[in-house]
Amino acid sequence: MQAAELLVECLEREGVEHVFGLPGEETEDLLFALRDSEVRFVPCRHEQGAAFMANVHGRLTGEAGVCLSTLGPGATNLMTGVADANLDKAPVVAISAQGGLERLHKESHQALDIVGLFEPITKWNTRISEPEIVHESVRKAFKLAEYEKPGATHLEFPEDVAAEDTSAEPLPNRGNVQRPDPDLESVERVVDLLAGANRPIVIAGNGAVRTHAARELRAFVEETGAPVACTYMGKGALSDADEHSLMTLDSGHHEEASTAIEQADLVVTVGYDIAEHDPAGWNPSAETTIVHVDSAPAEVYEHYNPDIEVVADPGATLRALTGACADLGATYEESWYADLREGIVSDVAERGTADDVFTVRGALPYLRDALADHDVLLSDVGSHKMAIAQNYPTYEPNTCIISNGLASMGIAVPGAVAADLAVEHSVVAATGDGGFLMNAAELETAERLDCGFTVVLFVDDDYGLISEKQLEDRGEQFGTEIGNPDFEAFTESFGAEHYRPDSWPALESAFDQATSHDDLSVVEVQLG
Ligand SMILES: Cc1ncc(C[n+]2csc(CCOP(=O)(O)OP(=O)(O)O)c2C)c(N)n1
Repeated sequence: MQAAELLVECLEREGVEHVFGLPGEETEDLLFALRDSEVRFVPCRHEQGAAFMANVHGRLTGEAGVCLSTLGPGATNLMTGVADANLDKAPVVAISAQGGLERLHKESHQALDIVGLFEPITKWNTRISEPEIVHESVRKAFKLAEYEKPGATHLEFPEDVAAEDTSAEPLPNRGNVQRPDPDLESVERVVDLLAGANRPIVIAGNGAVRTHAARELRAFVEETGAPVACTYMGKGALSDADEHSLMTLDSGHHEEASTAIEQADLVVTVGYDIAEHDPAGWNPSAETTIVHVDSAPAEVYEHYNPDIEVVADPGATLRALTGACADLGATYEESWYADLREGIVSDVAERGTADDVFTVRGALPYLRDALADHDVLLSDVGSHKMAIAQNYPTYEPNTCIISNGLASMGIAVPGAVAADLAVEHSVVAATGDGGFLMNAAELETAERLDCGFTVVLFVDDDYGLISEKQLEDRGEQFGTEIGNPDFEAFTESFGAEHYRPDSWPALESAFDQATSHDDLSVVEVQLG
């Protein structure tokens, strides 16, 4: 069989259902091999969109999402979405074509050092330089992308190699790489710290959701009474309806979650990446006692130098800690943070009513009401993301998807395409006007695939987060104002439904209507 056919058989063996990408002349053999396979090729409108789709697929399912580009400009277009996956720890396998091996030693049409370009933005990355290594390369790309901590891998597939014959066969994915259990000595040391603490607090990060440690986290707080604040990407690790939840790290009108961390005498982090949230924010003195529970050792950083690191499966560590705390009777008063939680809960519940001047914060309670606990909200990046992270109560893991590692604008709409394909629940993409128009062309992909998600589009004719910072720093703004198309005509030209509510009751009914049917829709919210 052809090497291209073998590569596609390997994808089938990995259980891949969709390859998101754009064609090129150099992917021709691969594309026709995909046509004749069980894998569905999804033509996208920009390689960045394809990479964001693979990224969100990986985050939601734990199985690597796959994106495909041609050589040169196709490969460079993939890079933002691939880098985003890598820093957000989402499993992605990116495949790009390359010119034939005979022309790569010299300047030639569209040829770039793609492996060199992907080197700093992937966990692993190689050229498939001969047909006999296709099966090992693909298996390794998936294994490394999916294994803790997950990330992006990349395969460069030169067109002449793709066309050659091979006798190799796909390697089965035996899925037998287990995360280790914690060592007893570390657990005992943590238990000693917990036994001596009066006000321990848990910070749950991306890894708590990703490694499926939510059940164990819930059991731990139930047993001990310790409160939990999630990072933006850890949202849903503990339900925000739980009385132990302090929502997200900087939730609360008076930053109550941060106050709780200041008042705590021990911080236990679970699956926390400093790329996501700089610990200097909650540990400015660098004197907080920290326990690091994660699948990998902590990065070395002055403001994050844990007293104990338990490097193992986070769920298994929490199980061991819960058992030991139960034996010791190590429980804590909930009274020390009950008022702080109360402050956060009442702040978050405040819905917009005044003068029909729309704000993102005021809209969120209506959006929350329109969605069920398991429905998925994806946020783009901007001022609206901060509001969503801090004020959108989340009840289940993986139901509020935020990019906070690379934090790239433009992820929400393509991400919603992948989410719509991956989950049975309703999907909403919330985005600013800046991020929306970066990848709005994927609305055509969505319509073609018959996706039924809702875009909530917050319009302020501005790169809002940036002007907010400029105004705060220097009282004036520059370089942030933008214009917009007629979003009604724009949306309808894709065949999607458009809503532009002009009052809070109309906004409530637009959210209800748009999220309750199966058609693609855009709810345009003109901010005051
Ligand atoms: C690809 C990319 N370019 C630039 C930035 C820097 N940036 C962060 S937020 C932001 C503004 C976002 O504007 P918009 O999408 O309208 O959302 P808003 O802040 O108004 O809610 C910019 C430019 C980024 N994070 N990602």
